[in-house]
Amino acid sequence: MKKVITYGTFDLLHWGHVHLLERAKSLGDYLIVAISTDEFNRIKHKEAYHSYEHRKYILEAIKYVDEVIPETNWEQKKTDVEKYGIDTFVMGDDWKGQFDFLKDQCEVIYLPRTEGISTSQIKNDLNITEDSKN
Ligand code: C2G
Repeated sequence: MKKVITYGTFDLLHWGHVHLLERAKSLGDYLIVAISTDEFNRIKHKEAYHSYEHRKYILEAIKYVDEVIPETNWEQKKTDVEKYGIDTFVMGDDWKGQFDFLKDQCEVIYLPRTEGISTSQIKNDLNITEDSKN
């Protein structure tokens, strides 16, 4: 069984997120999504509208997602890849090159971001102020 993992906040889940998850799942048989906890989001200088529990609940309803785990720090990726027996690590290409250190453990793939949608655009369009892109 080919296992894939990806990381993110996935706040105000939108079609760009789903397109990423769909493509990530198509690279294997089992997709794990590590979603940032509210505490880790603060470290990322992000403030999610939905709580960790609600973002997890929503992601678990997505047919491409097989398992959701917490992302609590920047350092957990290497241990996650070993712990979960990951074959492929996937991120949107806004992160291109940032996780190449994982290449000695697994395949690292950066997928093109979906243009025309983002959580910050949704917040701006709805006049929800925020101090960080996401
Ligand atoms: N994404 C995308 N297209 C968009 C918006 C997001 O492909 N229009 C992708 C991002 O590239 C990322 C994933 O969807 O791979 C989740 O996006 P965010 O929730 O914004 O993730 P981020 O805050 O960048 O967290 O350790 C990694 C970090 O946790 C990544």
